[in-house]
Amino acid sequence: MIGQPHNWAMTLQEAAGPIKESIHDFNQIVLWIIVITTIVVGLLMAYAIWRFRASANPVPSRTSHHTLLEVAWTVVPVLILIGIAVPSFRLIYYQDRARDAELTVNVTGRQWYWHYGYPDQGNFAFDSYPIQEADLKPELGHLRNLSVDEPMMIPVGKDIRIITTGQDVIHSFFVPSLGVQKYTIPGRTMETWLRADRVGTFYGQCNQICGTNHWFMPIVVKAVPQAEFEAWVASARQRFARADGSPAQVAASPVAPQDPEAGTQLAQLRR
Ligand SMILES: [Cu+2]
Repeated sequence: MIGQPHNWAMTLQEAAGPIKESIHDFNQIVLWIIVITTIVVGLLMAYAIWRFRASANPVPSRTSHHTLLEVAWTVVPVLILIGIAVPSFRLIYYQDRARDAELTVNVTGRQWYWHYGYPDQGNFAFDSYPIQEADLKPELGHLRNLSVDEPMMIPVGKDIRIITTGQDVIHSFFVPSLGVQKYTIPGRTMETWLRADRVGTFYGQCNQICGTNHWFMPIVVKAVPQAEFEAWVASARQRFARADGSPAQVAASPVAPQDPEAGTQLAQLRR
């Protein structure tokens, strides 16, 4: 299953989209550089240990400077680091923002759950709470410590702009299989993007220590076909309050909530 952790998994999670594929490629490049460097340094050390052992070399050299060697062991690592830096920066700028996003999702980290807003789909917003272990329903495919009541829904194959912010402390929006990781910082908005190239459910977690319940702040991104996404948007507009605090588009409530929190909570009560 792509999008979730496995027992005994050793490597990065499988890619569900283009950013994660680029991360895999970069990881591969760095891994080979590490392997080759380790082998070369290991062989040099083994040779030095053998060649200059006490029995074969009873009088040690007293050389303290060797210009060529010093230049070599400075320049070679610098070249290696430049070789790592170039693809690294390319990847950072690739992740930085979507050029032509089809959709924007506002992601807010809160102690201790996520809040998602869809400003260009009717401006509704909702909370996404973790499902407690006692309430898990295996028949619905719930995963321990990873499932939520309301996933973030996206259409498959579309570039999604993600705008993050925090409400209380710094959290981090992290979905490994989609290659997305962005801090959510109070008082700041930051941008990144993601795209799922396959239908599926992709799990993540807050990965910036944010307090007592940091361990239980799962993220679920569900990628569905466009028609299914549109149907969800239609129902979400009914169920969830608008991000500006006005009530959801259900029958007018007798008392309109005055603050955004009340609107969201009202929508939750109605569910
Ligand atoms: Cu956290």
